Amino acid sequence: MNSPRMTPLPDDLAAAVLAGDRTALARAITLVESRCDRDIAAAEALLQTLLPHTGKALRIGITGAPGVGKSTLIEALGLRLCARGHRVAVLAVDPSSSRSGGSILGDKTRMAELAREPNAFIRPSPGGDTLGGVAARTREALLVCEAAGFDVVAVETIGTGQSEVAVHGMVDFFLLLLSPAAGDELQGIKRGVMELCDGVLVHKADGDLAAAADRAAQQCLLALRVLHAGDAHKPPVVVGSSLTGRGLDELWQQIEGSLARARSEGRLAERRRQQVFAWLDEVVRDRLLHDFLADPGVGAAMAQARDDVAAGTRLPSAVARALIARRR
Ligand SMILES: Nc1nc2c(ncn2[C@@H]2O[C@H](COP(=O)(O)OP(=O)(O)OP(=O)(O)O)[C@@H](O)[C@H]2O)c(=O)[nH]1
Ligand SMILES: [Mg+2]
Repeated sequence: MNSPRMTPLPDDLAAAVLAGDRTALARAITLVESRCDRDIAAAEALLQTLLPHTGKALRIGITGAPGVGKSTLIEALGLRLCARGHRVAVLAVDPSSSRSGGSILGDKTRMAELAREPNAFIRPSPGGDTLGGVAARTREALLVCEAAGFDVVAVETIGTGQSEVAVHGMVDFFLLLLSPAAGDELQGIKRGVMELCDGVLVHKADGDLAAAADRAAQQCLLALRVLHAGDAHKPPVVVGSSLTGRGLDELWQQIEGSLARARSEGRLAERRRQQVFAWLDEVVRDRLLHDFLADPGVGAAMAQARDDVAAGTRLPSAVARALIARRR
């Protein structure tokens, strides 16, 4: 595996990705996820070559409390979309994987049927260090999937505020899943995620839970009406089940319809523009911080600075200014 001939140059790898070679796709994502110094330049060259071939997919983010059925929905919807000729890639932002040392292996097994589908590609989440880093790699993985011809990319988030904001910052449509007990749940759901979402699916609307799901959807509609009072675009609320398939066609119609309107009104292009601006800002901040902390002189000065602020003798803002100034 490690022989030079087995590691294609970025140009060869890019050509193989563009030709739809799945092994190349997996390798390309591994390369862009790598934080190994010698890989960074190669990853950048690869992405640069792929960039003109990106941007054509519908980018969908899926969030919701643990166990609400995000992975099951992605599989059910993904299978339907593949049956209609779409090519679906699935990524996940999962900062907890750095702690467990694991991945979304659990999700991968739960999406076993979709994983066997030739027109689908499921990527376990990177075992990352910081959420910022993981999110950056997910953005890059998303671009590689687009270059490989996937026209729908689904990104599953874990239900923490941070990962929700990160995924919202890379998708065209951000879907919130609620459980049928959402009446109670709505109280606990952070106002922030309700504001961020472009649509809601009240999930698991099957069996005994069907009636509760309809009630929850009504409550959710009311809540969204208040939150989006005066907005021209109110997020749609759909009731559905990944087990029975109820509502899944309607959900997809709502997503497609909403994206088509956003595209024709120029809102989609503007959203993506703002997203790349935010991405640029994030990379600039990360690089500056990385270089700063990597400076050998900074370590000792930082230890002293910590002591000073802990002792309450100096202000953090003044200490920070002095730390930064000494490098110039
Ligand atoms: N009744 C019912 N159960 C469902 C439905 N969708 C998923 N489930 C069940 O809910 C449980 C959790 O599903 P997952 O898809 O793993 O949920 P998740 O949101 O991806 O979970 P995490 O990734 O761990 O946050 C599983 O036992 C599923 O079988 C549904 O539509 N109806
Ligand atoms: Mg899941």
